[in-house]
Order: sequence, then structure tokens, then C-alpha cells
Amino acid sequence: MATREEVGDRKQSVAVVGGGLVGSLQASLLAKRGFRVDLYESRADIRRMEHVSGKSINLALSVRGREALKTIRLEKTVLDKAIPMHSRMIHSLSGKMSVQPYGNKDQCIYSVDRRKLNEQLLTEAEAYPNVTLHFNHKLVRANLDEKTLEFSTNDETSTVDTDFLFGCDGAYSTVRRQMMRWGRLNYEQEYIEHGYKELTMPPNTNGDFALPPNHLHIWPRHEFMMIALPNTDQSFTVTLFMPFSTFEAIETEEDLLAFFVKHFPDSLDKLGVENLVNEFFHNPTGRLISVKCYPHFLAGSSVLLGDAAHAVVPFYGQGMNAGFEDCLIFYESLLSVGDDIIKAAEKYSRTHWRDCHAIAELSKYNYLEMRSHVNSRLFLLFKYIDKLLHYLLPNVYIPLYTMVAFTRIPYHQVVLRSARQRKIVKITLQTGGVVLLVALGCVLFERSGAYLSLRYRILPCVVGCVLKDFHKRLVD
Ligand code: FAD
Ligand code: EGO
Repeated sequence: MATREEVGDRKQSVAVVGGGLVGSLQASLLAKRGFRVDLYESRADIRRMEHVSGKSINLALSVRGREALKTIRLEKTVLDKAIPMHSRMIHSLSGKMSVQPYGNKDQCIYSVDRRKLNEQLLTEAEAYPNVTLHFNHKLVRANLDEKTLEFSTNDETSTVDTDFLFGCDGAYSTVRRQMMRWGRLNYEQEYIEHGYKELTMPPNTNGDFALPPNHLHIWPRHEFMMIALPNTDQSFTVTLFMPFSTFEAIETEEDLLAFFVKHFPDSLDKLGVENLVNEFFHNPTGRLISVKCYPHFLAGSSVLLGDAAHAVVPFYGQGMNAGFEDCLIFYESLLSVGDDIIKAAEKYSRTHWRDCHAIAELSKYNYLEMRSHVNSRLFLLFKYIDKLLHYLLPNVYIPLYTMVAFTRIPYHQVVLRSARQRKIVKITLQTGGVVLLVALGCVLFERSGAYLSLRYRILPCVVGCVLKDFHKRLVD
């Protein structure tokens, strides 16, 4: 448990709406700076619930999220209950499994249980004397001029005053909607064609993991993508991503089994036919939304964080990580302006929105790339080329996934860098091709005994032009 020597005695009271992953982290970080924090969550206290409904069971935690957890001294506690995945394991249609490490030995992502993580974050927040958690409080309206919040609590409504408001209420944010009514908030959302279904791969008959546990398992099949992340109870949570139309086309048990035999034959036994049929037809098909908005700070009193500010499609496994990084960057802003919350919000929102937009775009781009031309062989090939280039040019070329998951390079710089890297590779390949042609020309001249002037005057000219062109294209 964290020591709380930093807790000061500031009068300012702030409201955090949403007690999900981001809201509960934000409450602790604000409490650490001495603010009086009231956190409002529409659901009941998940720590006292038997069953929690909702999206994804486990999540991949990477460096950005870990850095934020470190700040409230919760990283170790969380990692203790998480399973490291130090490589990807690619499953081909024939059942072949190929392993590719993420990098050096400490470069791994972690499979964490969403519910456990949320519970740990709530317990951590609650342990601050200056935090009050309010469950069963659903925000229905916010008056941003009067700075009042209206909640529906079970059957009643209640209204509270607040100095400052953090909207951490997820992709369908009510705070964001209120901000849009108040002022000029631009908003853009997009549902993608793919939905997702979560399935459980139970432990095998020996009670062990049905697949090696320390990997992120990926079945890349163009339009159909499947992944599996390990759980501490020796099971895996498998997520199948595919177009809604394909989900709808699978109506009977026979359809389902035929589909799995055709596309994921190696996983059928491990999922178990009865279990698969049961879960596939009982678990809901999730929808995936991508949200961008601007600005994230409005009315001098409201800031959006996490999915409320930028819901992203899960094809980089970055939604929570990006949301946690929002909180960390806000915290760093607070530190740099002496805990003046309005100045911190101004500073935070001046630049950070670009990174939020960038991760939304990167995630959508990866969705397009993976479904349009990635099967298991191409996936392995891309990753192999990435690895080779990184080996040859360790400081110049960093694979995109590495920058996203294993560094804190701001996402918008990741986009710029990756574009530059791609360009270098492309131009090098093109120039390499031209150089080969010229060399071939040389050999032919040699053989045909062409005029010396060709070899000594024209050739250097051609080589010079090629190199000049290479340089020119590289600089602009
Ligand atoms: P949420 O988790 O949605 O929490 C919002 C909270 O606000 C909820 O508790 C809700 O009850 C509450 N709330 C909503 N409205 C109100 C209201 N009006 N009043 C009061 N409370 C309210 N991210 C990763 O980093 N790695 C992954 O591997 C990963 N995998 C994913 C897989 C899938 C299939 C999906 C869908 C997402 C995945 N994500 C992943 C993204 C991650 O789930 C989200 O980015 C993360 O949950 C965002 O946290 P949040 O607190 O902003 O929002
Ligand atoms: C060619 C090959 C182009 C989430 C590979 C791009 C994402 C992308 C959904 C994986 C790992 C955590 C994830 C890699 C790429 C989680 C992830 C990756 C998926 C799907 C996921 C990787 C939950 C992009 N990380 N990743 O390199 O291992 O590569 F496959 Cl569908």
C-alpha cells in the first residue's frame, strides 16, 4: 500500500465521473496531489458483485500503462497477478506455431484481469483519506456554468457542486455529451465493420494451460482475426474479431463447427466443441467504436480522459494504456504548474490531444492493414523484416509496434517516425533496384566491348544522378 506523505491539505474539491480503469487511477493521482476527490460510478461496487457484465475479460498492459501505475506505487502489485507475454505466437492455418520475441528479455506485455485491476485501483483510491467513492451514481446532467452535477441514484436524483470535473466515463461519455451542449466541442465517431466475441479456452485435462502461457497468441486470417491471452486460472480468453455479417451468417452448430474447421482447425479441440457452441451462441457480439473529439478541456472546468476522450479500436491493445498515460501526463502537468488545476488543464490540453488522435488513427490503420493483407506468413515476414532492420540500424529503425508498446515516445511522434522509416526503406529498395540495373548495364557494356566513353563518361553520370535522386528523395 502506498504511503501518503504527499497528501496535502488543499480545499479544492474535484469530481471524477466514472470508476472504470481510468477514473479510479485518476482519483488516486489527484488525491496524491492533495485534492479532495469525489468519484461517481454508475454501477454498484464491483468488489461486492458476484458477476460483472461488460467488455473484455483480460487486457494487454504495456509500458505506458505501467509507468502510470508506478506513479501510484501499484505497478508491482498489479504485475504480481499478471502473466508476462514476451513473444507473439503465430498460428497458421496448418496448425504450425511460430514464436517471435517482442525484443530483449524485459520487453514483454502483460495479460491482466480487467476486473481485478479495476478492484485494485478502487481499493487504492479508497485508501486515501481525501477520496470518497460514490457507487450507483449515474451522471445525467452537468451544468458547466453553475458547476453542478446531477446524478440519478437508484430511484432518486441528487445534485452536487464541484470546482472541477474529470470525464472518465468511457466511450459513450455523458460528460462529453454535456460538454458538446455547452460549447464548441468537435466530435467524430465510427463503428467499424468488425465485431468481437469472447470465448474461453479452458485448461486441458491435466489442469494446465492448453497453449504455452507466456505468449500473445495470434491467428491472422485476413478478415478473421483471433487472439488469446492467458489468465491466472490456467485458462485463456480468446477473442474472435470478424465482420458482423459473418457473425450473422453463423446460425447453427453445424455452421459454427464448419467455420472453425475451415479457419481455426487447431483451436477447435482446445476450445472444446460443447464449450465453443455454448459460448458462441450465448456471449454477446461486441461492437467496436472509434471516437475522436477536440478540445479535451472546456468551460474552464471540464477535462475528458481515457475512452471518453478517445475510444480506439483494440488492434494495438492500447486503449487502457493510452488512457492511463493521459492521467500520467495530466499529473506531470500538475507538478509542473504547482498544482494549479486550471493551468495544468490548459497545459495538458494544448498538446496532448494530438497524441490521442494519433493512437486512434494508428489503431484504425492497424485494423485495415491486418485484415486486408495479413495472413500468418505475411505477419511473420513483416515482423522478420522489422527485426532485421532494427538489428542493422538499431537507433534509426525502431519497429512500429515496439515504439507503441515499449516506449513512451508520444504517439504523434510515433506516427511521424514510422512514416519516415517506411520512406527510408522504400527509397532504399527502389534505389537498390536502380543500382542493380546500372550494374547489370556495366556488365553488358563490358561484354559487348562498348565505347570507352560510355564506361568512363556516361556511367559515372548515371551513378551520380541515381545517388543525387536518392539523396533528394530522402531529404524531402
Ligand atoms: P471504461 O472502462 O469504459 O469505464 C468507464 C466507467 O464509467 C464505467 O465503469 C462506467 O460504468 C462508468 N460510467 C459510464 N457512464 C457513466 C455515467 N453517466 N455516470 C457515472 N459513471 C458512468 N486496452 C488495452 O490497453 N489493452 C488491451 O489489450 C485492450 N483490449 C481491449 C479489447 C476489447 C475487446 C475492447 C473493447 C477494449 C480493449 N481495450 C484494451 C481498451 C480498454 O478496454 C479501454 O480503453 C479502457 O477500458 C478505457 O477505460 P475508461 O476508464 O476510460 O472507460
Ligand atoms: C503486420 C503485422 C502489421 C490486438 C503485425 C501490423 C497488435 C498488433 C488485436 C493483436 C500485437 C496487444 C492485438 C502485435 C502488425 C494486443 C498487437 C501487433 C491482434 C489483434 C494486440 C504484434 C491485445 C501489428 N498487442 N497486440 O506485433 O505482436 O502487430 F492480432 Cl487482432
